[in-house]
Amino acid sequence: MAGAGISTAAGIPDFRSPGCGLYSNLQKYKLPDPQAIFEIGFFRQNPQPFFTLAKELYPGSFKPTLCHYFIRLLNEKGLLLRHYTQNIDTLERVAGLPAEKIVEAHGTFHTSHCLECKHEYTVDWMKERIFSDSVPTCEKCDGVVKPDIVFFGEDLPTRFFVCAEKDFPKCDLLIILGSSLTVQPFASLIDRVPKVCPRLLINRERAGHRDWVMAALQMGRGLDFDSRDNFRDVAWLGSCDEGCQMLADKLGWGDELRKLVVDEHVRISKQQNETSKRQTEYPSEKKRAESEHQ
Ligand code: CNA
Repeated sequence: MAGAGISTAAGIPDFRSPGCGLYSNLQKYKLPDPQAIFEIGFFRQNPQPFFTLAKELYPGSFKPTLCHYFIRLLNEKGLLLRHYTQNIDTLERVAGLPAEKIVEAHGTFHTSHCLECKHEYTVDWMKERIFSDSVPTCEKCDGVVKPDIVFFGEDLPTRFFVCAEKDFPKCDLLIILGSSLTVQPFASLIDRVPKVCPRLLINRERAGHRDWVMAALQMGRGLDFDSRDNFRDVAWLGSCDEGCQMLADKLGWGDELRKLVVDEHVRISKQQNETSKRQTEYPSEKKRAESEHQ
C-alpha cells in the first residue's frame, strides 16, 4: 500500500507534511478550506483552482523514485501480489509496473471524462488544455472535463473493491509506504490481511496506529507497534527510498536496484528530451498524434 510519501522525492508534494505539504501551500487559491480543491461539490462550482494546481503538479514532468523501482523489482522477483496506491501521479506506470498489478484507488490522470455527457478524453487532450491555462470543456456538450481522479465525495473505482476482496486475505506480508493512513476507505485495508500477517510501515512518521486505550483493551483496529502482545507490526521511520534500499540490500538486490534507477532515469531523460525536441521542430506532429488518439 502506498501514498504520497513515495513520490515526494520525485518533487511532488504530499498533502499533509507540515510546511511543504500541499495543504500548507494553497493560500493563493483562496479556498474555503484546503481540502476543497479536491472536493467534487467545490469543483463543480469552481474548477479553476484545481486546474491551476494540476498544471503545477502535472504527471509526466517527474521521474519515479527509487521506491517505485523497488516495487517494480518486487514484481519482477515474483513477490508482488498487488500494489495499491492512493497516488494519482502515474509514477508506478512510468516505473514499468504492469497495469494489472496496480490498483489506483484514487483514480488516475490517464483518462478524463466530461462531467455531463461522460465523453472520454485522452491524457494528451487533457494535458494540452491544462498547459494552455484553460478549464477543459467537452467538445460534444461544453460540460467541464475532469481527469479520472477520485475527489472527496466521489466513489472509488470498482476495481479497488473487487481486487481488495480477493487480495487481502491472501497477503502474507503487507508493506505500507509513505502514507499518513488518514483517507478512508483506503486506510482500513491494513485490517483486512490475516491476523498473523506481518505489517511493515516505512514512513517518516508513525501512522495508522491504534490508540493506546483500544490497544490495552485488545480492541479496535489499526497498527499496534507498542503493546507487549505485538508480534507482527513494525514501524521503520525514515524516507521511503532509504527504507526500500535497505530492504533491497538485505534481500541481496541492492546493486540491481541502484542500477535500475540510474538506467531508467537516463532512459526517461532521453525520451523527454527527444519528445520536446520533436515538438519544437515539428509542432504539427504533436497535433497529428493527438488527433490519432481521439
Ligand atoms: P499524506 O496524508 O500527505 O501523507 C503522506 C505521508 O508520507 C506522511 O505521513 C509523511 O510523513 C510521509 N512522507 C512524506 N514524504 C516521505 C518520504 N520521502 N519518505 C517517507 N515518508 C514520507 O498522503 P496520503 O497518500 O496518505 O493521503 C492520501 C491522499 C494524498 C490521496 O488522496 C492522494 O491522492 C493524495 N496525494 C497524492 C499525491 C501523488 O499522487 N503523488 C500527491 C499529494 C497528495
